[in-house]
Amino acid sequence: MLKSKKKWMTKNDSVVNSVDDVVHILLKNRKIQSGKSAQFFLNPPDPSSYSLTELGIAKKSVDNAIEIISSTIAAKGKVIVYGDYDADGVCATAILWETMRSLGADVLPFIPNRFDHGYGVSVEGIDEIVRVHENVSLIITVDNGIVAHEAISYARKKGIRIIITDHHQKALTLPKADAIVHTDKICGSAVAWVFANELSKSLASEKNDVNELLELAAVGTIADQMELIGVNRSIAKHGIDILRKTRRIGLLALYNDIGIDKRQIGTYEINYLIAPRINAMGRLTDAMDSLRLLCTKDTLKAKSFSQLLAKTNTERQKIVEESLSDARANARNRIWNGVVIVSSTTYHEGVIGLIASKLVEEYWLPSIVISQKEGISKASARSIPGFNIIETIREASDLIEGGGGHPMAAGFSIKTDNITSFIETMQVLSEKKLTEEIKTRKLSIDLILPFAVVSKELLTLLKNLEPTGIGNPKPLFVTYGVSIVDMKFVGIEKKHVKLSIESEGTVIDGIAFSMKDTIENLESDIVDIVYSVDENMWNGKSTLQLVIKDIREHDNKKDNTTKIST
Ligand SMILES: [Mn+2]
Repeated sequence: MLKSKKKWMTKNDSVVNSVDDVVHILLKNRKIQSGKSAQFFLNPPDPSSYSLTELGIAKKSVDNAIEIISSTIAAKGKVIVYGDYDADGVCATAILWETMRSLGADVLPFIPNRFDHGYGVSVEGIDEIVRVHENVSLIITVDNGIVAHEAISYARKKGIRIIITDHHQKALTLPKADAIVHTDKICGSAVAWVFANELSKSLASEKNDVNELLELAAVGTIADQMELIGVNRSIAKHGIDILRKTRRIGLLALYNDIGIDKRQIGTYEINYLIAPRINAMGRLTDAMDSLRLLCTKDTLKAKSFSQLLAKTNTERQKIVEESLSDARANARNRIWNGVVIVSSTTYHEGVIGLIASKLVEEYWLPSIVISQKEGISKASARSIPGFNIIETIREASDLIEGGGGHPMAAGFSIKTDNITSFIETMQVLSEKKLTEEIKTRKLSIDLILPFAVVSKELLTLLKNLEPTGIGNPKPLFVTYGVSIVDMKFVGIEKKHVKLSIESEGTVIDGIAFSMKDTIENLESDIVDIVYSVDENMWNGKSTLQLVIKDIREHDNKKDNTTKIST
């Protein structure tokens, strides 16, 4: 019998009879108990209704920053918005650059180039700004700067004033900036949006609506993997509404190239189609072109930037695929049981994080990928729940040069001479921490769903739970003992399976992506399935469709799942 690798865990095993029961349990599984919090969750308030205090931002610092900007604009001083090369950083740059311009500032954006300037606010970046522009009076950072002590002091010695806006973790001391707008509750582009909103309220002569800029904060929030609850749910939900009717011609060109129906835009489209294209430029060439796409007012330029992003993203995918097959071979030859660590001079520095994520997905073990260079190499790490990767890396801190991150992801530099000892040390440190329990891949299921309850009405109610993603997972259901009554292999490589599934007299269609082998190997037509309930749009017609996440032969004796407490 083919064994599925995932352990099925149900959060609730009570019997449901109606759509209302389903919604009630889904909210309960998301820790939403009262009617008031359910209302708040189902109808998240406009993000501008949150006060600075609620967001964890000091009002005094914001006032101070506004004062500096106001006097700089009055003195016609040159301002640079200093961004970052990932999707959050590019969106943050666009938000503040456009807002500053609308306020009459003499302002230009600067996004560092990974290969020339390194990450964040750096001495190299400041030198570049000073080299290109005369008389810069003020630099405003977005999505970075909070730990750039050296570069910020360096800029101030050159007579440049600095306002930091950031969401990254603070160190014990703060850089000596002129003002700091910081919180770690929202992403960098959302900090930029909140600040832009405050700026406009104070300085705009007529009503200057920053509301439309929320679409970019939504892209940053989702791309930067924020938990989609509380204010981040508000930003994502209202921002997605704006993305669906965007007036930004760069985004429209991008939608067109990708082939997305803009009414369907949600977290999936942002995570897997839009953000990777914006990110590709910073990984391989220069993120300024992604910024140009977002901000252009010229239709022809929008088209050509969109094509450039698509081409670079395809190139990025190719590089990842090539490195990945090498990394797989490398990982297969290993003789130890701990963290997967692969190192090679052929791994492109811009994609090592992506390769590490793919290794985690394949092996379900924490993975570190090193782009080996002469002297100092760059490394990127990704983890699985239950294993704190940054903590483990810090235990080997005498072997690395510095870096940062959190329990699930980290990045650092390492002397190439130290790589062998680092690998050995990490094996020893990780092997004992990686228990069987941690190494077991789990599938967290909301509830047992009878087919009789699957309906258009259910689909409508499930839509109210959107946007789903980190912190608010897409609802997953299990049904036991269903029959596969029909199936056909679809897609270019015929790897996907379209199914008709019957349970207690109700037949529903389903799709199982990349599951041809699994389904062909089933020894019985009576199966248990885990799935989400989705809408299939085809030729303008919407039908119900189950998206199958996992499938197993039905076992009469037990129900295949473990109940977890919530
Ligand atoms: Mn960020």
